[in-house]
Order: sequence, then C-alpha cells, then structure tokens
Amino acid sequence: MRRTLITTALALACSPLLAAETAWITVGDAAWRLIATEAAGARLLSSRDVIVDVPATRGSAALVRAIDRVHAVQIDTDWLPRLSARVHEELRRCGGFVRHDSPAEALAVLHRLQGTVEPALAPGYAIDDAAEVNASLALTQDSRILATIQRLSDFQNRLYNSSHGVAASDWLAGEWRSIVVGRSWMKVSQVRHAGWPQKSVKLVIQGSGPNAAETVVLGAHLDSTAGSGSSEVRAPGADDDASGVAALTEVIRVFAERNYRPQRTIELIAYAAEEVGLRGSQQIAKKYQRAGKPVVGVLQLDMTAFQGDATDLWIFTDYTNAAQNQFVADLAAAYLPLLSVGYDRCGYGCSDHASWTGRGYAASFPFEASFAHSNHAIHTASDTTATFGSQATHALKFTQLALAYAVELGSD
Ligand code: IPO
Ligand code: ZN
Repeated sequence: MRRTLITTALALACSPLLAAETAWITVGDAAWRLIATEAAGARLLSSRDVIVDVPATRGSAALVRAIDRVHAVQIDTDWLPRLSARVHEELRRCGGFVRHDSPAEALAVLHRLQGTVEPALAPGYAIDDAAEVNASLALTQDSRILATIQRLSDFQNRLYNSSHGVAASDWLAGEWRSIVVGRSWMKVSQVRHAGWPQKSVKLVIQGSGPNAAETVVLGAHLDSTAGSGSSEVRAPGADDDASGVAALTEVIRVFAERNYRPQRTIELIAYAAEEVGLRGSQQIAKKYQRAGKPVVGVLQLDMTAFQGDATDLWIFTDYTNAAQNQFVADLAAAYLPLLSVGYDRCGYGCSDHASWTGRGYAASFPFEASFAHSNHAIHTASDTTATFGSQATHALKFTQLALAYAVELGSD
C-alpha cells in the first residue's frame, strides 16, 4: 500500500516532464495551417469538407454555399493557450478550436458538423403568441441589464480554472435563485464539470404541456479570458460575455415577474469554460444527446452590448440552422420592427452554438456586430462597460429577441 502511494506520488510529480497532456480538438482550415507549421508533434486525425451557407455579400440575406475544411487534430495541451491567442490576433476569425474529451469524440463531432437536424427535432416556427411576447417585452429594462454586466465585470476575472471564476458561478446561481424564489416550476442548479472547478449555471422552467419533454435552450458563457490566462489576470469580460449572461438574467427576471409557465420546458444556461474550446457546452450537449433529450432549439448570446454597425442584429449563417435562423429573423420583423438584420459568417467554433450544432441540434447565434466591425477589446483588460458607453441599449435588443424566441418556441 505504502509502496503504491510512493510510486503514484513519483509518477504524478514526474509526469509533466515525461509527457505533456494530450488534447483532441476540431479546428478550421486557417487554424490548422497555423498548427501544422508551428506545433511540433501535432497530429492530423481526419479532415472533412463541411458545406456552410454564407452571405453572398456581407450583410445580405442572400446565401450561397461554401465549403469549410475542418480538421480533427491531436495536440499537446501546452499549445492551446497559444493557439487561442494566435487565432484571435492574427486570423481575426473567432473561436478557432473546439476541445473534445477523446479522439473518438473529436471524430464523431467532425462527422456530424453539417448542421442538419433530425426531423423529429424540427419544430414548427409559428409566430402566434403576441399577447405574451408584447407584455413581456414591455417589462424589459436596459438599466437592469447594465447592472448585471457591471456586477459580473467586477470579479477580477471569470476564468474557468480560477477561484474568481468559481465565485462568479456561485454569485450568478444565487442571483438567479433570488429572482425565481417561490416559483416551484423554476429551478436553479449548478452543473459540475469534469476537469475544472467552475460550474455552469442552469435555470429549468418546467413545461406544463403535453410536449413538456421538448426543451428550448438559451445560452451565454459565464467565463472570461485575457492575456496570459494566469489566475489573477484582470479579465472583466463585460461584452464577452457578461452581456449575454445579463441578457439571460433579464429574461429570467421578466419570466418570474409574469409567473410565466411555458408548454415546452425552457432552459437558460450560463456555460463554464467557453473560452478554452467550448468545453462546458461540449459536455452539456454531449450529455443531452446521449440521454436522447429532445432539444428543439438553441439560441446563443455571446456579445450583445457593443454596436459595431448601423445594422442592429447580425445572424451568423455558418454552423447554425438555416430554418431556425429564418425564424429568428421573422421574430425580429414581427416584434422589433424598428431593428435591422444583417447576415455574416463567423468561422468554425466561434461560440457555444457550435457545440449543439455538432450534436445534431438546431442552433442560432444572433451577434452584436458584423465580423469586420466586432469589438476589438475582447480578451483584454479593456473589455469593460466603458467600451460600449456604459449603457445596455444594444444588449436590450438581444434580450428582447431572446424573450420572443423563448415564448414563441416555448409555447408550441
Ligand atoms: C466572437 C464571436 C464572433 C466574432 I465576428 C468575434 C468574436 C467571440 C468569440 N470568438 C469569443 O471569444 N467568445 O467568447
Ligand atoms: Zn471570448
């Protein structure tokens, strides 16, 4: 026994010297070329051409088909922070890589990336709950959204592996609990993850209809990142993505105020560990798929506060579901008629919607700006509310869109 302990201790102490840890990722072609030229020891497992719809010209609703080459790669974990930084700085393409728990999983996701959805999970997209939607929209307040963004930004950082990131998760869970208190059909929980201490935060609004097993998911990411990624770094992440979490929080507040009870079940999730390869949402989407959970739609809010263009809402057409994207645009036309909608592409794996797309679910990603005019302060200590004029009027638009989406898809 004693001998085993000693051997184990030695093995633990020595293992970093013997071999770096291995990770399995999927990446777009530009990021792969970066890896291939610089990351010694990286190994290509498999490649695949994925058909994606992209705007014919930037902003336009007319789409043309394009091919993205996506790769499954085995790489040392040491490389991942550098890869994030390089993708962000040089390629100016977002995200870049998705991290998986095993080579089998990386390959499985690679082969399911088409964005096609099981017909059984394709809902109708009727827009017919104007009374509930309009009454809810009237209650939304940008001042409350701004206050939540500020609270989240006040943590030193919300890193997935820091004590601050853990504290931010605990704070948000407490905040959501205090909003929904006394409503038996609304339950807040924290989701533990294998591999890091920050928990995702989840609110389940239990459906009350015959189709209550069908679930609508709205998400944003709780973690932030900056620079070295050391645990004391300043990473306010006000736009990226306190603004998405604050939008979800305002949706929850309005639902609670109206004592809203949907037909389908609605889940609002603040994901842990998005910035390190969508790891929190990967684990959650995988668990739901394995359990055969009928998720009929997913909406991701990642960056909602910084207005980069005259056009208000930007719908990303790649690694998202075309039919649901049309529904999102129709919701904007019906309920937010003063707002303009544009279309752009994001690049592979730019936020948690890609985790759901990779598991065969219909996901959409309405974004604050075009790719060309997106917020340059993200992933730095300067991602503060000051960058977007210390106001949340842009974030309010996404909050209202998310509310309309939740009610219209939640009531069918
Ligand atoms: C992101 C998404 C789209 C665009 I265009 C630019 C930036 C943000 C994403 N890469 C991220 O860091 N999410 O946390
Ligand atoms: Zn980010």
